[in-house]
Amino acid sequence: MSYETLLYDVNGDGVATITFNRPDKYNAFTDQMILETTHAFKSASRDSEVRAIILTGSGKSFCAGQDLGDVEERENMTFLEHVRTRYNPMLTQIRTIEKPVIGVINGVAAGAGASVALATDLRVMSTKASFVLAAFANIGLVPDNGLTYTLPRLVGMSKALELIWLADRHNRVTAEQALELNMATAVAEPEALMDTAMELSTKLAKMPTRALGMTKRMLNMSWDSSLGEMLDMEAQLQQAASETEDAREGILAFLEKREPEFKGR
Ligand code: LHQ
Repeated sequence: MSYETLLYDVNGDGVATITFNRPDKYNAFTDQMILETTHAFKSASRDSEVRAIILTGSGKSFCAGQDLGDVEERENMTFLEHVRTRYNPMLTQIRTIEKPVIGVINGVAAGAGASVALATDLRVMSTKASFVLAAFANIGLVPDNGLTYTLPRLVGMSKALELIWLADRHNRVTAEQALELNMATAVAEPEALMDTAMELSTKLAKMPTRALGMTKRMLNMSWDSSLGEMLDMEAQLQQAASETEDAREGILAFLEKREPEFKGR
């Protein structure tokens, strides 16, 4: 797959890597980059060879949010239209794709870049990386790209407000703080970042992909559902999972006292 603002690669272990690739602009989002990211996630969703997805950035930054030069030039689209028609489909695609999405936070993630990082399922963060959540307030805007949904769920309501209101661009959330605050799954030195992330992603790619995907669907719903609704959904998806080839293999491998070989089917 070839894009102008992204790199897209699928390796032999079924791990797709999507890399924001506008390093001179700190990988800030233009319309094209948003549309290409949505497209890349759709392709990864449809490709049965892909069983885990890494999202990262090239150069010093993960993503600096909206390209502010691009906003200045846009005259024919309101912010409402822009967020609804560009960002929201991308964010929905990342949150609902039924495959593990691993954010590899290689450098600073600011504004919508931080929102997108925190919308990934698991995050491996460089010791040199940071989150700038106050990027929105710094320029008189409000958080978008799902940050008002994900951040309080990760860190709690009061901490979310503190981070969005008070942590200015010089007072960033460091990797160490992010780990403590549940915003990062693991932290690695820059030289070891990709290897650490690839090891985790390869492990996930060898797991029963459909069961992992259905689990993500349920956890996405759990915040806004009752216990009764979740129990019913668990029953339905347990039935669906039991009908996969991977469940048959998993149970057989247990009985035969060997490691299962899951195929993602
Ligand atoms: C950039 C950007 C950038 C362009 C760095 N754009 N060039 C908003 C509006 C509309 C619709 C929907 O949604 C949104 C959501 C949002 O995302 S609002 C928030 C937008 N993002 C920001 O306000 C972040 C602005 N950037 C920064 O605060 C800093 O650059 C950070 C903290 C990211 C990095 O700081 P430093 O490490 O000190 O790097 P720097 O400031 O020197 O930036 C490096 C280069 O990247 C520089 O270019 P230059 O040609 O001077 O080397 C920046 O101009 C460029 N850059 N962010 N968002």
